[in-house]
Amino acid sequence: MTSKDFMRLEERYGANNYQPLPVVLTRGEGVWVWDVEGNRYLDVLAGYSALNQGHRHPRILEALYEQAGRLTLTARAFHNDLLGPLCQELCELTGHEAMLPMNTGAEAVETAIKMARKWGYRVKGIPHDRAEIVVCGGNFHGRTISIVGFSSEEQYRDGFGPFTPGFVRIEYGSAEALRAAITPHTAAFLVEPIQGEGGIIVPPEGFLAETRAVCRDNNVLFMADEIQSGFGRAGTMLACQHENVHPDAVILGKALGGGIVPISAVCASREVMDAAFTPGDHGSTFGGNPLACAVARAALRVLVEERLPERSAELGASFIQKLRDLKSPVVKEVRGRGLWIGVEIEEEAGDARPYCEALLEQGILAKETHKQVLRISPPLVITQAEIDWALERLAVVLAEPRGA
Ligand code: PXG
Repeated sequence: MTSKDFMRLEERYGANNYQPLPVVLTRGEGVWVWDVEGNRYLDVLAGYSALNQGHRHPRILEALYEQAGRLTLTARAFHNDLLGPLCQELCELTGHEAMLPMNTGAEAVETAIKMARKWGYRVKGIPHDRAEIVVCGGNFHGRTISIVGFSSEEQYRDGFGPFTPGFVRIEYGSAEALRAAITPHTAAFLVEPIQGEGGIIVPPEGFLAETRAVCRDNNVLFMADEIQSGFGRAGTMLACQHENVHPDAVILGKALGGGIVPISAVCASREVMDAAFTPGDHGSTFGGNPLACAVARAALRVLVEERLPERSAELGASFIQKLRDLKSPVVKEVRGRGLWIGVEIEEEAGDARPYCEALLEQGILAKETHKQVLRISPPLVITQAEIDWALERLAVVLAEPRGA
């Protein structure tokens, strides 16, 4: 079967909720993927940062195979010998005291929301069913009804109401706006340290530290969604570390699964976690399964031992500079942190999509976010030589307007 055959099958039998680039992948290794015709591409999307360790990292695969040969699923009705060690390692890595495992990012965000509400009632003394959570404009926290309900993106909400009440939206980047939005009923502030899907929006310096302080002053939980920003993507293990901020809760996903399995988690203090959850309050069939835990433990070891956050910081800074040095006439701005780069295309030079299509022809897989932003977020195991290879092709694609 050819690429066209596979695409036709998807079109015929699949739901129409994505608009993928016309490439059908069949194999991956490190930063490279191959299509069914045998063409090779550099993957600079990296599964929206789920592939920070690269495709099929040998040490993570080894953990997968080893665990698959022993035990894959128990459900939480019983203990398994992987969950405890993973809880410990993730708590030590994040500086928290307790961890709750889920599967997808959206589930972990929902978990954090439930945690904040219950903490609000039990500990802060918010009146029954009146808890408020402050979120930011331009946010992306997933696709459940509650989460899309507080999105500022009309398409994500359209046709899916009625929505969950109890969310208040403020301008991203303004600590003053947070201060003004807080009421005695505010349980938490939920924030991405850098907005990914929103367009690689880096907030003004000091925003995280100031909002952290505002939360502390008002007995409000500061909850960082590090699902995309975490695990080295932004040049530090967690993006909040850039401003030395320790959140009350950190929400993790994507690269925790080493590009192999879905696993997500919420980490918090023992006090907050225990105030919210007692047996029966929350759970998930697959959450904390031994196969995912084994993969996650290996995924964390690779991040630390291969110094992927440090690599991200070093390689990312020069990548951003070299992209700026291209002085492309179609580029409005190059921004980002670590190996997490947004290239905003001038509106007069067309949408970002035709640039992604041109990159595909050059052997680079990238995906736009919103209309104007070309996103470059390769696996953190990428080498300088591979970045230089990509830069040569980016220079060609960004040399002139496309499809305007
Ligand atoms: N929070 C953040 C910050 C995310 O980036 C989620 C939560 C939800 O995770 P799940 O596993 O439920 O998909 C995400 C997901 C993009 C893009 O265009 C980002 C995501 C998914 C799809 C596209 O940047 N991130």
